[in-house]
Amino acid sequence: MRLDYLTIFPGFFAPLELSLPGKAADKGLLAFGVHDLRTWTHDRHRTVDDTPYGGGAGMVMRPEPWGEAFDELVRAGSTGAERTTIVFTTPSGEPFDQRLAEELATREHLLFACGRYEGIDQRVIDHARGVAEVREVSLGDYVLNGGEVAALAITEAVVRLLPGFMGNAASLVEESHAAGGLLEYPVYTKPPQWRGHEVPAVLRSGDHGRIAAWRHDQAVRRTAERRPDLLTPSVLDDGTPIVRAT
Ligand code: 6GU
Repeated sequence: MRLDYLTIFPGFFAPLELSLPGKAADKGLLAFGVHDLRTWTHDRHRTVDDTPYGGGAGMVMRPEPWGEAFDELVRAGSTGAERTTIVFTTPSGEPFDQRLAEELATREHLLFACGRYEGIDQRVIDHARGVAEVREVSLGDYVLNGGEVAALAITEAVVRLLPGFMGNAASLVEESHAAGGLLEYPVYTKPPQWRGHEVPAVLRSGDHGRIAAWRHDQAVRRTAERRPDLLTPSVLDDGTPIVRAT
């Protein structure tokens, strides 16, 4: 997989070198490039934004530098597999989740386009749809100043799914938000007593059936408490949507 980042804050991506994607790059699973959007400006002040048509607060990112950057960075491969997926990080995108991480992990080339939160001229997104697959992705219902931290979070979720990256494939299957749809059960290690807190006896019983049942029960309780939405079916078994009155 190749990962490119287009940003006016390239410094945000320094952690890529040290952490998880850095290790994946060392293993040859991954290559990445960080690009300053201002590289594709031509005026003395390297301008990337301007006032919004129609008025309103804040600035909007001008289209020209994005267009020229895409001309250089998008791979216009003829086969689907080598085609670029441009990920625009924006609070008005589709919510990022494990399912989307798994989908992005199948792509050959991700190009993250990190805008400031006031937004990028809509024509950039419209144009991008003509030259690449486009996903507009949000981390959740809160506002960040720019899409850089979101791009890093998405990167970490995607890269750890690449075949050959994780040491232990089983931990990928068991963890929260994977197939089961429950949050993870609590985990314990040595020592058996610590500051008056004990490891639950069942985990030291050696009874694997009881341990599995206890863990499942804990996962259900935790999910009911913290994420009841995950336990509430939204479709019937035959796929019919359940619509609730609000
Ligand atoms: Cl992807 N970008 C920005 N600017 N804010 C966000 C976000 C993304 N996701 C949640 N808030």
